[in-house]
Amino acid sequence: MRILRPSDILPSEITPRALFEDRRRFLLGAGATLAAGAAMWAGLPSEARAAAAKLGPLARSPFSSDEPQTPYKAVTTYNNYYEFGTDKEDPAANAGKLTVRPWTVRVEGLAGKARTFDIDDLLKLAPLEERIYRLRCVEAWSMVIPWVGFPLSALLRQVDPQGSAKYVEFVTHYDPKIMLRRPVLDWPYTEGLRIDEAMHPLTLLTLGLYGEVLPNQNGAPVRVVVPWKYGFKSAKSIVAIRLVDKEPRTAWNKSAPSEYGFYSNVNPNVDHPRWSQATERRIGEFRKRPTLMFNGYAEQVANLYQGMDLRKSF
Ligand SMILES: Nc1nc2c(c(=O)[nH]1)N[C@H]1C(S)=C(S)[C@@H](COP(=O)(O)O)O[C@H]1N2
Ligand SMILES: [Mo]
Repeated sequence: MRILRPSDILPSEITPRALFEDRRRFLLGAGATLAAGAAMWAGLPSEARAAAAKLGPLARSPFSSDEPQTPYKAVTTYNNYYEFGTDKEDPAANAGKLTVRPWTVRVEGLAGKARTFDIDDLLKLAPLEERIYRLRCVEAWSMVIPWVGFPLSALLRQVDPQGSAKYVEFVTHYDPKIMLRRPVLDWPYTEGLRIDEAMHPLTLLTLGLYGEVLPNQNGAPVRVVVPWKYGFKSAKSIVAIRLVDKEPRTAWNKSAPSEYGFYSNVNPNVDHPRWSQATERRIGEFRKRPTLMFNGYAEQVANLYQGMDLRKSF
């Protein structure tokens, strides 16, 4: 039996379609081995997990990474969702209290057709894709996760952003009855992107993972995933998306401005003031991997930052 090692897999993520189809065929063959390894790591056959609503049909995106995926168990039990506690196991233990239906997302601000979307409308707004992206946490660990969603741009286009909209602010759900009251961060957790980052085809409005609706601890019912930035830019359980003309404040920047900038692009050359960002540990592995500029998505996004000093705009 051939075991596929991570080093056997090409690091490039975006490939011409023909090459991609070839590699996909190759990976389908290797898939059984990978799945068996993943289940062993998790100590559970994948069928044993709680039945969640399946999403589909899913187009497989050419933006997907072909690296081995982090086991479902790790993706859903090793989380950062500080509203539900600051230990990695806390969100899985506590986020069950979150009611994710009914749920609405207001898309408002500098928009010709601002409106509120119901979560079930969102699920039908655009064709759902599976996007296997690396997620690099600022804490120097990473995962590879098969997200389900569609480009955020498809949602933003619905509301007709005005020319004066230069940034997008994400506001997330905060309910002190079920979430931390301690001001670990200035609740609600907020995040933001420049409008061109928000409209970039890699920026995913995310409704699921592993082919199912998002587990609460991963940001149900809707979050963003911005794969070339540190994980904290990918706000969970979003209730409002605001088109604004000024750079919005963000929860992490408010709490420690010298440690967490607005851009937060994954950058091995700019260390966090308290630790190095040069390497990372892939969850489930022991060895350290070098961290890639823009988390490996430089070919797609480096042009967004031309002429910027990424040491100052960290
Ligand atoms: N609302 C909210 N969103 C959040 C966070 C949070 O604490 N609250 N943590 C962020 C951080 S630090 C990371 S690394 C990712 C983790 O996403 P995951 O748990 O789905 O892997 O979510 C981000 N989104
Ligand atoms: Mo993170």
